[in-house]
This record gives sequence, C-alpha cells and structure tokens, in this order.
Amino acid sequence: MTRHLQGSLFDQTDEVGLGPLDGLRRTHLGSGAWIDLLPGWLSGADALFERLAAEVPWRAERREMYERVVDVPRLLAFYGAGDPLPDPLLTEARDALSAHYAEELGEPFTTAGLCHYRDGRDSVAWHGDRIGRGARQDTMVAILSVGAPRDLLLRPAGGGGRTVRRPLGHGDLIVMGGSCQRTWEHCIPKSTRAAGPRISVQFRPQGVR
Ligand SMILES: O=C(O)CCC(=O)C(=O)O
Repeated sequence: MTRHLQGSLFDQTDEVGLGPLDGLRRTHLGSGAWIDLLPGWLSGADALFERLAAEVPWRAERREMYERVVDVPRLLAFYGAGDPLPDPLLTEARDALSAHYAEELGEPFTTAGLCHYRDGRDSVAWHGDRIGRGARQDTMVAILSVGAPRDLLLRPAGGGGRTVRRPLGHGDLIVMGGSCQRTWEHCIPKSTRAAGPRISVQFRPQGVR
C-alpha cells in the first residue's frame, strides 16, 4: 500500500537543493560521543521523498528473532561503495559531507543505507553501528531525513542514564560522531501517534554497518 506524505508547510518547493554545511551545530553527549545537527539542510525534501519512495527498489526483509522469523519493520535498500546512488541529490549530499568532514574523519563516506518507515509501526531497535571501524575506533554516520519527522533517540550503551530525543524529517541532517557508535546507541521507536512516512539515508565510511 502506498502511504502519502503530508508535506511540510515550510517546504513547499519542488526544487530540491542542499544548503551550506556551516550551520551545523555540535552537541557533546559524553564519553567522547557527539552529534552535529543541521535542521532543513535540504530544501524541497518532500519532493525528494516522493522520488525515493517511488524509484528505490525497496526490500522487505525477514529476520530470525527468539526462534521465530519476523518481518523487519521498515523497508530497506543498500548502496555499497561504487554503486550509483538512486538520485543525483544523494551523490551531492555524500560528496558534500565527505568534503566537510575530510580532515576530522580521515576517509570519505562511501556507502548509503536507506530505510523507509511507512508509518508509526515501522521502527528500528536500539543499536550502535559496530561492524567495521565503529567497533573499535571513532567514526561517523551521517543521516539525511526526508518525509514526516520521526524521533531519533540516543542513550548511553546498555541503557540507563539520560535519553536524547531529536525529531528528524523534512531535510534535516544529523551526524553521529566520535565514539557515538561504541559508547552510545540509537533507535527510531514505534509511535502510536499518527506518523506519516519517512525515509532516512545513512552515509557511512567503508565497512561501517
Ligand atoms: O532511520 C534512522 O534515522 C536511523 C536508521 C538506523 O539507525 C539504521 O538503519 O541503522
């Protein structure tokens, strides 16, 4: 079933374009983890949502959990290093992020994982991206969100302590950096409020998952 996006009142343009990255604001979470935020980095985000929703070859996955095979509650697509991305705007976003963080990250963003949350029942559980460099060293994961906002939650690994909540959609950018994948974890919880569809695009360096 196709779910339609209720567009943002602040983003009525069909012209899709990225702003400068110099408005990024960093928040230190503790234990060497930080997040950079840039609300509305992308204008025309609702138009990009519609393009990606229609054109990406979305996969519904199933996973074994507690001895049962269950549906993964979101649609997925993955583009490895060298794979052409499904929209030129994503190539532009990845390259702009690679240039901006070149010195601090020391390597480019090369892969793009896409998640399509169809409504509030779709979600991703608490986790850190701990495959590859994220397991042992500082790294970065940059997420561009289009469509309706959903809360991204962050908490110290293993739970306890404070939870940080950031609603992300309509062209917002968040970059999780430093030790964030090792010492913190993140999730998109299910929502009982009416939640429109959202697509997140996660740019990662080679080997990080
Ligand atoms: O949708 C998001 O913003 C987060 C996605 C995520 O954490 C993941 O797929 O590993």
